[in-house]
Amino acid sequence: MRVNRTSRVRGRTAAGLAVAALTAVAAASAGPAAAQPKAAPAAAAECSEAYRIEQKLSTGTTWTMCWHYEREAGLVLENVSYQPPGEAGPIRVLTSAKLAQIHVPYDDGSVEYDDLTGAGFGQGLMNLAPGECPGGTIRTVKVPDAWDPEQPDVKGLCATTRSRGHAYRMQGASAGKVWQEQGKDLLVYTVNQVGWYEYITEWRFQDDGTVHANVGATGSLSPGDYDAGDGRGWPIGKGAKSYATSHSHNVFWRLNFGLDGSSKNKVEQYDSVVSPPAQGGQAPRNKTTRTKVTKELAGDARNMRWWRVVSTVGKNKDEHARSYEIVPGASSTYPGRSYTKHDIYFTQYKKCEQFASNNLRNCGAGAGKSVDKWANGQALTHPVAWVNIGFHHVARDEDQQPMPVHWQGFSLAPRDVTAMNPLTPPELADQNGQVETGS
Ligand SMILES: [Cu+2]
Repeated sequence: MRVNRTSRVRGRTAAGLAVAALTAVAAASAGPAAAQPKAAPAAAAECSEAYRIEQKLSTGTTWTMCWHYEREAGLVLENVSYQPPGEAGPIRVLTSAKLAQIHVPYDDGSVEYDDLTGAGFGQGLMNLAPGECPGGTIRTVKVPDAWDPEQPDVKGLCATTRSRGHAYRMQGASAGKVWQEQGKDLLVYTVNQVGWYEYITEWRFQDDGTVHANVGATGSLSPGDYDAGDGRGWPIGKGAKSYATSHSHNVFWRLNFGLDGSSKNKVEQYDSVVSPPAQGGQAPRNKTTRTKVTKELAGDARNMRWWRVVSTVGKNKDEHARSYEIVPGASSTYPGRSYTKHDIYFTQYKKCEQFASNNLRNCGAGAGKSVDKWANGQALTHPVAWVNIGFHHVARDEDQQPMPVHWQGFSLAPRDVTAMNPLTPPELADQNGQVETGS
């Protein structure tokens, strides 16, 4: 399978092909122990300057985090904290966050790839041109087992800021003014080449506490795949030529939450049932119920269903438990593999469980190598969330050349992290649960 990928997708340069093939084979035969990434540095609020990202946005919010780089997973963010204006100190959100797999099965059943653990994603870190990180700073990353051992240092991590448009807007009648603020984001990203593809791994931290995780695929379609002859591709050449084989990109993220600095978080699922108007009623009714997720779960997205991770130690100034809601983006869930069938998994933290499929670490006999095997009913006291977002890529003429970035991902939305909108202007700060008309 891996050799097949090498011949089919790699081969951009002859040298790259040879090294990729050798490394893939070596990793496979050496077994899980040899393939383990280096252990993450412990409790890295104390990370050194070089591994620290701290950004105070012009709207007053500060995000801080540490980063390190793993051979397979690439960029790992740790100890991610958020401090909006008006909060005395940073509020911990995540203990760690990273990609957990990019699984790429082809529609014709010829092949499937695990891009992180089987195709050199981490080692494919790309140098960023200065113009690719506008207004920001590009950090140098030492890539473990770099393809070219002479050049392990890659200028590959961008941290920058960006405006996102309105954070809010409100017409203030009596104030005779418009309350509005233009939101600012911290962006952290890398580009990793896998064969002909280049994946942008982007983390976006908004000044209102929202986090977005997205993977964008760009680069080139693999010319080795212009051979779909059985109706499972799309012609991208002139006339009925060059049928690019359709395929999926199933991207997994692994989130180890640490709300308010504690790993003991709770998980809740919410579902809504809409029923017809009651007799004599004006409109349909909607009943939203909470289900406490106390055991490991393989969850399926559904209309009006959502999940949140709740702090057990921290409350906001309204005495509400702090939480983060997981908001999946558009997804085509791929039913072909046991681990891709579900949209989210919550598993009890276990150090060896690092990749959603083709896990490299040894979790013991019978433990399995994919996340679906680990969601087996254990009590959930230290949850790890695995988010699966799928994209079915049916190529189109516009995909060459280069291929426009296609994005997939999810968001984490703060829910009761602060008692009010963290960007509330001081003049409106008394409107907590009691809006004044015409302010
Ligand atoms: Cu694709």
